[in-house]
Amino acid sequence: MSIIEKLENNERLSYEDAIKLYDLDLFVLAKYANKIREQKHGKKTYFNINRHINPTNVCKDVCQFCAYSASRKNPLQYTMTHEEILEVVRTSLKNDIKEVHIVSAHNPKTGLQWYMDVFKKIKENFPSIHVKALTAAEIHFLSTEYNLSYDQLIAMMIDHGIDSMPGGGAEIFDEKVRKRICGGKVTSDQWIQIHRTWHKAGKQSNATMLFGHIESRDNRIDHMIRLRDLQDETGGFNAFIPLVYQTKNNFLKIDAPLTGVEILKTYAIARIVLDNIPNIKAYWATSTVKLALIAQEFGSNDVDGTIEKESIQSAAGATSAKGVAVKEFVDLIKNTGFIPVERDSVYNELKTW
Ligand code: V47
Repeated sequence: MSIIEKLENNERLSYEDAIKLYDLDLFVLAKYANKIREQKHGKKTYFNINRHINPTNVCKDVCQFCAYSASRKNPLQYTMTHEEILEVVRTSLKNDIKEVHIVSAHNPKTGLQWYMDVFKKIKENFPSIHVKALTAAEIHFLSTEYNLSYDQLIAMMIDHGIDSMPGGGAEIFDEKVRKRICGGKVTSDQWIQIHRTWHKAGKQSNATMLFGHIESRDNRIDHMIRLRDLQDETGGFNAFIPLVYQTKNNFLKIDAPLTGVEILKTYAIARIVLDNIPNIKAYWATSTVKLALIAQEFGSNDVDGTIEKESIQSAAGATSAKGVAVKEFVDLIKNTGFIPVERDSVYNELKTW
């Protein structure tokens, strides 16, 4: 059966089928991706009102794509106190945030409790806030640094009030590429195992994929299929987030950034291949707001949140440092012909704007 026949029949695609998708015309992919998007979400585009906090940029690991970590390229080290972090949350509550998304570098100097206690303090002071925190990369770092199992760390995370896990640290699962871009940190199997353990504890998470550096199109498909396999097993992923690689201030010498067509094809292919992950997020901080909105016609149904302060992608050249105002999001989504729906962190609908 041809790939088009399989798409027409809504058949699940194998790796061998899926690697053929990039050869299709963008608008052919759009037709099938958008059909799935409309079946699942109609004309709704989800966003949330959130605040990103990156409490430290001191990092033991050196990822070749990272411009945020202070280890080599960025000499300006910082580590926030818990009181400073609480003050950020307090201030952002005035903007009606529902979520804090807290991701740190791998700082060997702070001690385990610095990582953990802040979540409990946030919950005690602001019980309504959803705490999305600790990537699998951080969990693996804490596990090796403090000789704790993933199970033990996940029990601590739940005990300290973490509600859901972000999808960071997945990068690209292909072992050869991973070794070149971030050898030394969490492996692909470990990343998968950490999310499996988190899901088996009854919790939800997201999954990312960093693309547009040295990986091949086939590596992207392999990455998606590994996530689909875990999702078949646990059902714990809410969203898949393809992160467009930002080229500045890091060690990977990639001169030509991805084209818009390649980015849109990747969103559309993700929507087609990941038949069991409900949401495909076009994270505006890496795609730009304009392309994230266009991506709504190519299978995506989410643009992420208002963020307020973005430090990781903007360090590598993205224009995302200051976030986006709610009104701007809402107007842009409406003007694109979609329905802006504010969601919480695990995709319960809060308000149709
Ligand atoms: O894993 C680092 C990426 C990620 C670059 O779960 C870069 O809702 C592009 O995971 N170009 C962290 N990306 C951010 C993240 C995330 C973001 C928004 C929402 C969610 C969610 C998760 O940032 C890292 C890494 O892949 N990153 N450097 C760069 N140069």
